[in-house]
Amino acid sequence: RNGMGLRPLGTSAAEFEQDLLSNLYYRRGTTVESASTQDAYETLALTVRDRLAERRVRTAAAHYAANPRWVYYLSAEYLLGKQLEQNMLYSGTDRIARIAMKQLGLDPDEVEGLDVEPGLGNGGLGRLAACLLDAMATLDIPAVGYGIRYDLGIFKQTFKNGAQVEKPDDWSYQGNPWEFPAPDDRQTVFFYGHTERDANGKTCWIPGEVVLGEPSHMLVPGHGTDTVNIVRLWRARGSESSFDLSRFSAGQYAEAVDEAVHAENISKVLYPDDSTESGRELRLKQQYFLVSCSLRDIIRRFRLRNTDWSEFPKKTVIQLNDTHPTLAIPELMRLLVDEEGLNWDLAWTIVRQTFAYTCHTLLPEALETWSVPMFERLLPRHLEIIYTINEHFLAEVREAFPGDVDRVRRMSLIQEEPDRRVRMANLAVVGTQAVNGVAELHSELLASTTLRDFAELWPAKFHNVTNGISPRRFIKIANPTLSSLISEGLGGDEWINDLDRLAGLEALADDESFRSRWRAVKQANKVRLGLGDPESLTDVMIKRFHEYKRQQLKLLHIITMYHRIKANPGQAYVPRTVLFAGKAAPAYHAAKHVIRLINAVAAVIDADPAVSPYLKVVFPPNYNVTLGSLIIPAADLSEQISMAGKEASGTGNMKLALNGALTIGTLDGANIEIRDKVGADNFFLFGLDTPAATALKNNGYRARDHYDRDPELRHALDSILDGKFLGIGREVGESLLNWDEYLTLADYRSYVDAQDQVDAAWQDTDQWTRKSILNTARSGFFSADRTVRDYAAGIWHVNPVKVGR
Ligand code: 26Q
Repeated sequence: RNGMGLRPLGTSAAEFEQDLLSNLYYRRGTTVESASTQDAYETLALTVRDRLAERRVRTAAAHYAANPRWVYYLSAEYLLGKQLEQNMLYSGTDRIARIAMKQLGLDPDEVEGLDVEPGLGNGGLGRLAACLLDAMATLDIPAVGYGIRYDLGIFKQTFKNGAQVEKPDDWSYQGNPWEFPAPDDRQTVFFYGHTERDANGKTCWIPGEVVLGEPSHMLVPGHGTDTVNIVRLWRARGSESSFDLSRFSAGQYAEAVDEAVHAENISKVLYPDDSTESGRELRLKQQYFLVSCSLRDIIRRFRLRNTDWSEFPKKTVIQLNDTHPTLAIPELMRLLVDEEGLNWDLAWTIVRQTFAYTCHTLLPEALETWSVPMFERLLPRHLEIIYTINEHFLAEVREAFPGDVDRVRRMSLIQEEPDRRVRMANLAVVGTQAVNGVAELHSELLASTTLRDFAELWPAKFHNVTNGISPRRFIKIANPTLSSLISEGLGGDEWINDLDRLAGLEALADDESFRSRWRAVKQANKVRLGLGDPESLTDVMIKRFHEYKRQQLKLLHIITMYHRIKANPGQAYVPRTVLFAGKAAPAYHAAKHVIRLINAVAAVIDADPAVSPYLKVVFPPNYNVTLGSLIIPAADLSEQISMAGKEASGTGNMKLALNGALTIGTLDGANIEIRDKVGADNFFLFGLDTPAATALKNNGYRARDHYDRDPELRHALDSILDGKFLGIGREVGESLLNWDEYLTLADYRSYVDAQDQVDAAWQDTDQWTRKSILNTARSGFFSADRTVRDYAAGIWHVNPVKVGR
């Protein structure tokens, strides 16, 4: 019996089989003979989950006893990936579960195939949140992630005649066995209304709408440790008062529930990242809903062990994942001043000490702002609080920079021209003790450009924490065959929790037999992926579609290869499979045109027998964590070709290098650090760097000059403009020729030349394999464990709490 007085769950396949049978019977109400695959899947999930439950209970007890400083990670997005395989690995049941299923006559692959990915995020930012939670649990840091339980996740991408068509992602219509509902912890959230001052001059908010937040959580187990943290997700519910009983009694049933349905829309759907989408009231409501529920929960937890508000910052650090949860700053002020009766100055000291802010962009147009009239209607008290924060803050700016009215205008939390808007990034910088960028270059550019005024006022507030990825998810689980080879090469699997140990592979890069086994693994991963000839160079560009990421540049290179093969059909070419994957925001027309053109070029090449032996373009739809985990282990070449100074970090670049792909890339985001680590010889560099790109833009860039000067480029662009690809792509061609916001044509020649070097390098198989091994061997730095250690030491000042037996 364990500490809870329970019989411990068995660790043998036979015991697991018994528990499967028992769960099938008592929790699904069926038997093996009549179970559907869905019954089998749910039962398997519950049986695995049970084996983490005891660790979760012990974790909660250890955390309660320690009363530690907690990390609360607030994020509007989480891309957790499928849960089953990960939870089997982390509970040590992967082997016995499969044996037990086979014993019961179940097909493990079929059953495991029903696990669904919760797509509660857009891309890099959401996946980063999931990787950081994984690393925090693995490092025994007491942490809770807070987010929104969207009914519909990121849309499902399909293609119709090569064009992106979006379908809703009703990810939990079969239920979600990984989720623990916690209705006792539900919270009440208010919107609209007005503010009033009582006789003592105290302000209060008289809200106009009431919504309930219902939490549920999923387990976040650590790897190789007993810690099991949680991620708590809020779902909106109509409150009792939103059901209009008078209408119901009058027989107006639909009208009676209108308000409740309206309330539940708050957590209905994830917004797809979209610059044109900003300003939507429902999005602001989502953000406040997340913040209000989470802060009340954080305070509830604080009060379990503490009474004194001045202790709050000692016990709490709240990390804001971009500006999306920044309303937490005025909300905590409101709770402390209006509801708890603290004076303003004390409350402000507490608030500033509690929060930290991570910025994920450099694009000024991507900084969130909200129109003042809309903000005032939805959150009247918060606007007053922001005004007061602003008054105090601008007084500080005036004192530091007397007479500099322009600086005051730029730094104000309120934009005045052309319309009045609340600047969320400014609020996030003012209300926190630390601000960080997500790669070295990004953090430098934040301090020298986007947030320069603030860095001049508070230089010590600005930090860098280079992003990282979970080695569990992105090599151990995604690439089991390479992981086995690595463990064999290193004589153990300690590297999974200590990724710097991969350095031990360096010696093996010169070992002929190790290299040939390394190649065989890559080959097998291409076969598993099942797209394109496994002998060919697998060239992958997997990421959201955005003009700054420059999928168009890759496309120009493909068209150039196509023209070269057409012009000289007799020659030998390095066969390539070019693999694109990624979604475009539904309203981002320019990006959707690029997708449509890629599919057209793919079709034209496929239909041309002179070219198709050497070149194949594939574009599997609906890129997500699951598809990424299949593609990444099969990649030879990683395309990281954004315009320098635009990609904050990138994390796909790290996942690909870790899995032995060589990078072709610009000096942007974390590419710079990847190149530093893996060595310039093992990285194909091209293109303008940030200073050169900035200078070119400032000195009147003319894309057409490059078109006029470079015949291969002209040929590629002309073929698009002339409609050679099923008549598709004129918009793409014209935008490149006439404007080219992201200097695609300026980097074309350097890119195509670098691709020629890739071809040459590929032909020396042994050298290529050596470079591939060195990429893996030198990627240890990009572990999310290192990222979390950096946050813990530089920003959070938290310590691990070991979970005892
Ligand atoms: C904004 C307004 C309305 C609706 C949605 C949004 C929205 C949603 C998601 C805005 C931005 C995002 C996501 C941004 C993102 O993923 N950024 C990426 O973050 C990664 C992790 O730090 C970096 O590696 C990437 O460089 C960065 O682009």
